[in-house]
Amino acid sequence: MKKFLLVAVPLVLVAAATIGACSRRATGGGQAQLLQIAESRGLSPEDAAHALKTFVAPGGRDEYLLFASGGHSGQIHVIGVPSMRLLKTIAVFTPEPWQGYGYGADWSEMALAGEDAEHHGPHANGNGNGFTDPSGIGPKDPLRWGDAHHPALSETGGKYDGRWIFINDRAHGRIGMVDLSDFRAKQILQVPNLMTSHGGIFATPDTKYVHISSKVPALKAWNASKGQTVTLDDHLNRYADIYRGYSTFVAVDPQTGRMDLSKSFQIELPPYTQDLADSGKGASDGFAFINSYNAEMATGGIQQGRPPLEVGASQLDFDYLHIIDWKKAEQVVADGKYTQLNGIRVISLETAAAEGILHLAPEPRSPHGVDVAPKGDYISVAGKLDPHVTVYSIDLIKKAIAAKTYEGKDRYGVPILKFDAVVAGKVELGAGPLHTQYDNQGNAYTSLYLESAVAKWTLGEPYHSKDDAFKLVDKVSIHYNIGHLATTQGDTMDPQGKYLIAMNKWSIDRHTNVGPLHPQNFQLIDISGPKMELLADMPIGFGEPHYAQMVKADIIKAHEVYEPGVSPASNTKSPNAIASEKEARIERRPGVVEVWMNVVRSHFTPDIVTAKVGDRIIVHLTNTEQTPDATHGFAVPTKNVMVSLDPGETTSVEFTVDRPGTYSYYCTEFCSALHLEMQGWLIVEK
Ligand code: K7E
Ligand code: CUA
Repeated sequence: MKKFLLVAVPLVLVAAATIGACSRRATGGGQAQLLQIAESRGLSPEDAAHALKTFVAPGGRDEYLLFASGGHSGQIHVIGVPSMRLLKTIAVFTPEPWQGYGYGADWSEMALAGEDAEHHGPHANGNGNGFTDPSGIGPKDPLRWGDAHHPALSETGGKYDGRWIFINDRAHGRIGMVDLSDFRAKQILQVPNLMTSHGGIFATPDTKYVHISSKVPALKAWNASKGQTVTLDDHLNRYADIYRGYSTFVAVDPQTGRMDLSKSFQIELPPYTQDLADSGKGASDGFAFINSYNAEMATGGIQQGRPPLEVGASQLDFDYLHIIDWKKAEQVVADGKYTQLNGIRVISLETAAAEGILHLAPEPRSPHGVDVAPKGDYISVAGKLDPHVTVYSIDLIKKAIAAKTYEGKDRYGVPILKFDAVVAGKVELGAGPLHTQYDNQGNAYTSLYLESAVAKWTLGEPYHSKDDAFKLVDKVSIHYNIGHLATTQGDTMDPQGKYLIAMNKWSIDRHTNVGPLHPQNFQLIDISGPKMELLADMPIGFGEPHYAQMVKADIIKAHEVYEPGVSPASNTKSPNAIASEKEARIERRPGVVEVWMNVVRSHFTPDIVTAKVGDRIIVHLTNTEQTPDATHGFAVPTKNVMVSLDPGETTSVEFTVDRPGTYSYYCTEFCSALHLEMQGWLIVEK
């Protein structure tokens, strides 16, 4: 503790400054007490200052919300910043019983199965297990998991508008849409012609489209649509001819946020492995940028005597940045120069090259992240195997395209812009740069995976003079192996420059041992001053997050309760809503028992339902309460029926009873002092 005493004076200053500013009750005695608490907990003055910078008092609110993908948990996690407290987990690609998501053949099970839940009538779906897959690529059974990867908050004018969040499934070519009016996933769309996805997902500046591109190139849609099979020999020797990437612009309904394949289009790409992608904005509005690696088109085949993929894919000095003019693509589609393939309009690679929709620019070896600066003027590309970040300028790109400053064309006829003609600068940062985010002062922050650090560097003009441009200015160590990073609104046109979250893949020794599967580690970094300052760790024990976006909390405006009788599936009043228990009723017809059930504290009406073995039971549940937080549950034992009924909500479930017996349905939320009594009987006779 000697060290502590030596440095106690700064703590007094920190405590005095902080307390003095916000409380009249703080006295000299209060400061002494703070010192004593810090000392007794073994905290250094810096630790104590960090605690004060991140603490949110009981009942208080965080300034920002972090929406972090949950990786192969299939979820999105909502975390308050700076307190780093988990506020909610949103189920997207995996069932989640607390939220009743994916149980009971209701709208959520349909959404999860890729069905159109919005137009779901009570009898539309039979067992609710259908899976619509226009591509014909996807599985015939409903998927039970997804790899929630890159979230994209909707934007208006290049700024988050708080309406929806989209997220891609890395394992499959799917996108989930979460409605932020109630924080529930409403739609899961299988994008045709993709097997896996990575590029994006991002929203165009007004969320006209969300973009997703393939990860591993897929069998060319033309082949797949003809049901052709591919032999191992084809795969190894004809890879360049029969595999393709696809860049997809998925149209978003401006009122509902629903994705509509009929208004969407796809651009065929060479089978370089397309990686991260980002949307142009401001100066680069109308463009999209996608990285790639494996320009070598290596396939692996270790036992066939070929190099492993990671070796084969790292031979050349350059891969290709894909520059897509999507406004031109829209025009080409409007002119009818497309082929309808598996439910989507596809612009062929030949057309994309001929019409100037697709250009390539060399980028140093095996890049990973591509990130557009807030005004859209610079595009930063980080190469996993190159210690530099390469910064492209949209002005230079536009000039090079106009002047056809090519260094050649690739084997598919796609023009390759001259590297020197489009690059504005390079910055040496350190080992393993991956992803970049921005602040409001013309600075960029890049994650360094191999070095376990975040590097801060300067953009060029107009933010910094020529002499100060593209310079490394600060570095902070993180723990450990950072992947993505998120700064406050740092991928929008309104970056805030306050906080940075390092999303670390490994935590090694940072947390109490809870077994060999360690939590990941988020670290909160203050970026408001000239030096970055590490403030806090947050163990992530619920999945492997990939990317996150951090938005001012007051931009999100969710309802407290649903208006009476609203179905979450459609956000409109359900035709099966009832206003009170007087309207509760049971109707019977051969083979069907249909119930309109009222749910309030602390009973279900009806509380006794009888049925015959084999009957289809349809229950329309309305929580007729309007009190915030007065959520009830509806669970039927042995039937995988579990619904969360939030105040005002109407949801319909259906199931079949195939054995006689008494099934006591009950409320799963501790809603009142008499919650335990909130149960009913489903009596099934032979
Ligand atoms: Cu791991 Cu965004 Cu798939 Cu980079 S991604 S880390
Ligand atoms: Cu309703 Cu417990």
